[in-house]
Amino acid sequence: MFQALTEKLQSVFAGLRGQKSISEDNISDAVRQVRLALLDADVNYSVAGEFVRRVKEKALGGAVLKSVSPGQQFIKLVHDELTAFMGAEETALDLKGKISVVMLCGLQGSGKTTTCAKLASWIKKTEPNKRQLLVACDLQRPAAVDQLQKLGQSLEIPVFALSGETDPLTVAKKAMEMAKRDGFDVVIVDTAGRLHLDQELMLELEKMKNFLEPREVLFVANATTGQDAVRTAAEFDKRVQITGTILTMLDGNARAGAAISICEVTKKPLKFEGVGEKIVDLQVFNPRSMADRILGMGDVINLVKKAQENFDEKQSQDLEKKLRKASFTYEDYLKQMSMVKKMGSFKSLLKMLPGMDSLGDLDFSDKEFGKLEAMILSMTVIERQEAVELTHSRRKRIATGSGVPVDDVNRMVKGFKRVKQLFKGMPNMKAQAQKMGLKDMINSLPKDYRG
Ligand SMILES: Nc1nc2c(ncn2[C@@H]2O[C@H](COP(=O)(O)OP(=O)(O)OP(=O)(O)O)[C@@H](O)[C@H]2O)c(=O)[nH]1
Ligand SMILES: [Mg+2]
Repeated sequence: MFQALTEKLQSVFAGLRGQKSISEDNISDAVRQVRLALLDADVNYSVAGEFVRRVKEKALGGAVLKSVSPGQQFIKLVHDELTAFMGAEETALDLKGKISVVMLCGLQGSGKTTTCAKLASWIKKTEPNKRQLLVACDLQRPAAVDQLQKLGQSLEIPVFALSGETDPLTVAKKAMEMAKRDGFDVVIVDTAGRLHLDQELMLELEKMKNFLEPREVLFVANATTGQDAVRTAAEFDKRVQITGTILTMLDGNARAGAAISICEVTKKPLKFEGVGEKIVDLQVFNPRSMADRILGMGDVINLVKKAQENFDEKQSQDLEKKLRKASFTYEDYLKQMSMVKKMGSFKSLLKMLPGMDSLGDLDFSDKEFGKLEAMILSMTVIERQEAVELTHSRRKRIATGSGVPVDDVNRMVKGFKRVKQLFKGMPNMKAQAQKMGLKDMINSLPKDYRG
């Protein structure tokens, strides 16, 4: 969708790959490049500045997760901030009230008339009990009324129009009379396209707004026009106090500038997005999904999110201390495995990490983990602390207690010893432990638990 921006941001992220941590130095350069990429995508100048200021602040102030790389954390930060700038959450259409009027406005050819029909079709699907009326108030373009009528017909939604009338306010008044009389719930008003400097048309729009008292005044913005759309939105907002924006033409050569700046500049939510010419090509605007599409890196973002949600930093630090003292027990082993498991199935995690497929098709199933847990819990305290030798008879008892064959117990013991050995052999535990990311955890898994 926003290919040029996506590619530029991805190259910024790639530049952070291999960095050990986020520092003032490497972040400054990355942030500068993000800013340039945003400006190139026609993001408003001050919006781009504010954007990178916030990203930088969070990057330097945030908790450092060991389980994901600095590059990945930076991607997540940019993603979070993009989402926030586009409004954070989906915003519903306000259709409360006895008759809710939705008035669409915008520049010539931005997609108002088409969007009126798309919106009516969307409401028909989501709120089938609402009776809708489309109103043709674009009297500037001769074919405009006809265009809306045809669209209404195809949707089986009535269209109110007055042939020969030249004053859109009169049409609006008559339409509301009819809506009241015939018990319509939603009235969608199409208006004439205008250039923002056209005072006469602006005045007309103001009059209509004052009379209709719409629940929604939606600015229809052509996303291919980038910052122009943002400036116009601000202008319309000043005159008719818009309640939100609908971005159109996102299927074409859209520039990310409008999507990223318009909500921040107008402080009004993005409500829908038009992604094609057909009636069905309208969807609720979702800031998170738009950020995903801008970055084109949904997989990495999910990985960091999972790590943030599930990875217990405190527990990991405690384990690290124990490892350093080489007092790693079976109980710790179980804890470590459970942390690894909490991060999700290896298969899905691995797919998310660039270059990790080489580790093969790993899986750490619930069943395998269940077995491991049962075996360790069947051990006595002294066994778990490695205070006694795990003789064959002890192993047999553990196998019976946990309901697995002795072979499984043998494999588990081998796995534990491998992990313990791994840490023992490291000369500088602290440095090694710091490097200990997901990859090392996977490598430290006993082969049998890799599926
Ligand atoms: N590709 C694409 N085309 C769209 C989209 N929305 C509208 N269009 C097309 O853009 C053109 C203009 O759309 P209209 O709905 O007539 O725009 P308008 O704002 O009502 O135009 P005026 O009434 O002249 O001001 C039409 O050919 C639509 O089919 C969209 O999201 N994607
Ligand atoms: Mg139109």
